[in-house]
Amino acid sequence: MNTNGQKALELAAQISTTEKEKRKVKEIEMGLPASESVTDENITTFVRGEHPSYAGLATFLRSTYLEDVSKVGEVDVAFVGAPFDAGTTFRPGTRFGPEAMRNISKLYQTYHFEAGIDLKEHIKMADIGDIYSVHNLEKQFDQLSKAVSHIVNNGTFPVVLGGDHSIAYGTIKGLAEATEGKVGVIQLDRHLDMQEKEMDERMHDTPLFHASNLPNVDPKNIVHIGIGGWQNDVKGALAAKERGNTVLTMDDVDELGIDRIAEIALEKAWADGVEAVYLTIDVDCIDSGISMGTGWPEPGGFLPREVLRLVKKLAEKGLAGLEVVEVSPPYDHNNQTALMGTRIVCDVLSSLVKNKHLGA
Ligand SMILES: [Mn+2]
Repeated sequence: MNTNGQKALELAAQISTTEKEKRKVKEIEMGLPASESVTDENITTFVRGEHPSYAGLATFLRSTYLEDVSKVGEVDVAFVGAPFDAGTTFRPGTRFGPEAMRNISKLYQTYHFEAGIDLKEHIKMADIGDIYSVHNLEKQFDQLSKAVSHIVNNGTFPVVLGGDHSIAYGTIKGLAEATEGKVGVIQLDRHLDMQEKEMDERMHDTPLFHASNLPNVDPKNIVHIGIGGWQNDVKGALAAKERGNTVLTMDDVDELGIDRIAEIALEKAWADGVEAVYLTIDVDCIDSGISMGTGWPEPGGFLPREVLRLVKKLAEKGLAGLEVVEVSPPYDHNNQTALMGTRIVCDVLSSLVKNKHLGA
């Protein structure tokens, strides 16, 4: 039978192990061969690789820690934390989001069964640590845009681990400044985040409003997916209407299906000569029955496998950057939301590699 499962088994047979073997040699060198009574040659005295999963230091996906950010251009993908939650308007805690995603990412290796690829065989990934958060929204936007511009200007794909959603203004600004042409944005969220201000500041329900004021971000290239429920603001909705953003609700998702939603989003985000598309994912887009560890949980969002199929499709055309925001560990019982955030990052990377947008 020609099932996807069968295909995945065929692909597994073709996966290269070159990088893995090279790494193993280095790990044994650095971690010392194991004591004499241990017979498995892959085991070392000090943990230096991916095993055991619960041990070792938690960089994202056990990637190398790159301490010197002037060398960020040497890798294809940089994971960077934005431990910032001063833009939160209700349940705080997302400053611990990057740490939680790094920790739970220990559950994963870099082989993706269905895609039949091992990320580490195709791309160089590094965790470059965190952006220094300053407890002031406006200064933080500057920190974020400087950091993201630095990564993008070095030709590296940024994966930003939030942080509350206010960071999106800074990250999108950083990408926009590092991009000559137009930038499109696809946002997965239960909320539009299109208010101008909240509590007199540019809080986490405002980033897309301000991003759409950037000179090379046309609101017509901004697509919001998964919107709905009882937490949106009328002024934000009117701003989205006035500016011509594309809004797709969960009812649209139900009626049109994930594949069609992805097609529409890509068509709009890439329209009129857009050069780069950024994907900003608020984990509250996932149904709160599954993923309560976030600032403003709202029932009726995506099921995990819907959101995973959607991000895979959205990445097929290539992306210029990705962020996952609003993982709030104090509310995240059993790390469910952090795990979803981690999984989303992995699936986006897998799709980018599979479709030769990274590591080609
Ligand atoms: Mn949001």
